[in-house]
Amino acid sequence: MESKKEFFLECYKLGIIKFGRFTLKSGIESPFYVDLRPLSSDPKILKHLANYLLDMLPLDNFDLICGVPYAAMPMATAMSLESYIPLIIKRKEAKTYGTKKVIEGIYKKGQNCLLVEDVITSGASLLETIPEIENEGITVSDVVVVLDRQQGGKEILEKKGFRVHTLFTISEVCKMLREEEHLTDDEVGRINDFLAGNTVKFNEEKRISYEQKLKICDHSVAQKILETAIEKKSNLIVSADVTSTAELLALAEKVGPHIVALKTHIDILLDFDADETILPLKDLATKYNFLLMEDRKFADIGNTQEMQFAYGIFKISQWADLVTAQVIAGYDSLDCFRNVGVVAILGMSSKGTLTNEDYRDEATKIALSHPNVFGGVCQNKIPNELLLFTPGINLADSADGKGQQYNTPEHAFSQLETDFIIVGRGIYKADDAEQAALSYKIAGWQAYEQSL
Ligand code: 5BU
Repeated sequence: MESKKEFFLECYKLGIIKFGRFTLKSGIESPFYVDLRPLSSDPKILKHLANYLLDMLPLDNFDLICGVPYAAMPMATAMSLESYIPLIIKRKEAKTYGTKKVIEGIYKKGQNCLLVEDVITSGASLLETIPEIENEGITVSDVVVVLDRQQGGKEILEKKGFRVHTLFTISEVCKMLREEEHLTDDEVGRINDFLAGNTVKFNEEKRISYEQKLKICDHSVAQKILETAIEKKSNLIVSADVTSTAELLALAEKVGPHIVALKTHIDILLDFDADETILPLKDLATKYNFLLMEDRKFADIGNTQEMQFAYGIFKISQWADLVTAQVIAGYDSLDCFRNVGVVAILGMSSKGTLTNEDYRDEATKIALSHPNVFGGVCQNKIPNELLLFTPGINLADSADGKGQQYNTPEHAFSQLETDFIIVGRGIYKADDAEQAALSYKIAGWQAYEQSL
């Protein structure tokens, strides 16, 4: 291959960089304009480009390759052909068709994907794309970029832990063009002045703390669970999906010191008895200072829910501090949950769930406006005014073979800014449930602190 400089000058001939005065999408006036799409129309250059990019990379690390749409897609394709690393395709338009797949192609969860981008400026489009890929269970650790406009994007991504490999920087390009007298000293000076004044600083918005949430979430149950979290340094909820009272109480005794709430599916108990089950459970809740969360997922009209909540053998209204409810029956259906806090189901963790973006948006509007609702269960970020509860957490597994999909506590806090993690089998199926609860508690708290 020719030298990198010779290669760049070949590329330059295709008109990929123009100098003058250009108004960018952001409204800022820039002394140069970059568009690398012409590179894909020259097969020889595209092939060379693919090899230059591949040469910079630890190729053994990657199971997949994906280009950020659209400009980088042919580049990623060329790299795939040259390296035999399989290509996957990221859809750009997936957002408008909620249920459509975001990623096309053949891939498995847990595979590591190299992301290819043509130009990096502030890093914003990569930061949007990466979570969409990671949501499919694919890991992204490295990004390869053809041209770095040196406006802070590379540093922002690196601070977030991604490795960013860039073939050219704009300063390097200007130097080569100056040497070949395509640019004057004056022009280079103007470009440098522009770059000095237009770097996006690393000023990421941080999640808000439990203390700050106490000030904006005024429901009494929100206050109680936040105070408990701060006091116990825990954001862990154990899902006690066991089928006998003895197992339930034994589990509560073991995990009680480490949790903010114990989540029940009270209707799976084979031997439920108000006196034998609920009274000792309430005593343990008082002894260890945790709340009782009944994961009933009410999903009916108000009148029926009212009866399901207060009557029958479980009489949930008499002992639960918080309950989960679907919002599918509309705003008024939630009026009956007067003496508890409601956590609305906004999005589910299972494969193929129908809770797409449109559903979540509408459900979130109801949750935000209803005074009985103080939180939501979701696998996506939700507004700060609601507390976020995230199930589907497991340090060891990525799925259960029955549709459940798992993430780590770290993912839930860094990507979703969750408030509480819900762990079931990761704890009650462990050989030592107490030790497992302690490990999840520590992992959850560390992940929370790191996200601050
Ligand atoms: P697991 O054993 O950690 O997979 O249990 C998860 C619990 O959370 C279980 O009780 C589910 O009913 C509950 N859950 C969930 O897994 N995913 C969801 O989207 C919702 C609830 Br909503």
